[in-house]
Amino acid sequence: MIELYTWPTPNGRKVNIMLEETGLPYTVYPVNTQAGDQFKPEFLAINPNNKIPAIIDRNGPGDKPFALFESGAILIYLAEKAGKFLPYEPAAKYTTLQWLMFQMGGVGPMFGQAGYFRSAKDKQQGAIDRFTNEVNRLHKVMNQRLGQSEYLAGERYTIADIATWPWVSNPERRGVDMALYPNVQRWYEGILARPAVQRGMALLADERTAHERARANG
Ligand SMILES: N[C@@H](CCC(=O)N[C@@H](CS)C(=O)NCC(=O)O)C(=O)O
Repeated sequence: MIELYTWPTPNGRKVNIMLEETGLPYTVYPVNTQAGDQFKPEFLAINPNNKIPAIIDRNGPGDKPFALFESGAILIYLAEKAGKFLPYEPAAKYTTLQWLMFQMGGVGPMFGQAGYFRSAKDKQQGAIDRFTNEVNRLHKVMNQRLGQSEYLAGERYTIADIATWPWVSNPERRGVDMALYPNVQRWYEGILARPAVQRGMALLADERTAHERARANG
């Protein structure tokens, strides 16, 4: 049994979707990052970097409990545990890891900063332009790639898609006109239709909405 420490954010949803896609049994432990739960000592003992997602596999390597944070590392671990979504053949495997690293080093940080600066009250135009341009450049790279292959790493759906997909929703928040990236849109809609993705997206969504409603009502 895997313990999943998460909240419905783009990085959290990667692992929520992966667990639904693999069918590995798990129990969810909400860590409300909007309420500061990530700073509680019991969560810091699992991830000293105070960020979700994290997991504890009670049957980890050597059949011992094993804790892991960083969504990319978690996706690789779960893919190898389930024998799914990370091809075994070296060329396909490293192409998948290449696009996973593209997400971890590019898409995640840049999209996150674009969202932050674009919605900040204190408008810093230099930062908004820098991150909005970078987000659009990354969409161009993905659009070109997805014009050549069905999925990011080739013809198979892999952890590179699972890592990237949650970041591509709500493009308007990041200054992206999806009409300019039709291959990304085609890929986005295809993955959205997967039942496991919909289940992963629904995980803790009501809890998040309830939290936001309560905050808005004072
Ligand atoms: N590189 C990390 C990033 C995780 C991350 O940024 N998580 C955010 C939610 S999307 C978080 O927990 N933020 C809370 C905080 O920074 O205090 C990963 O991929 O796991």
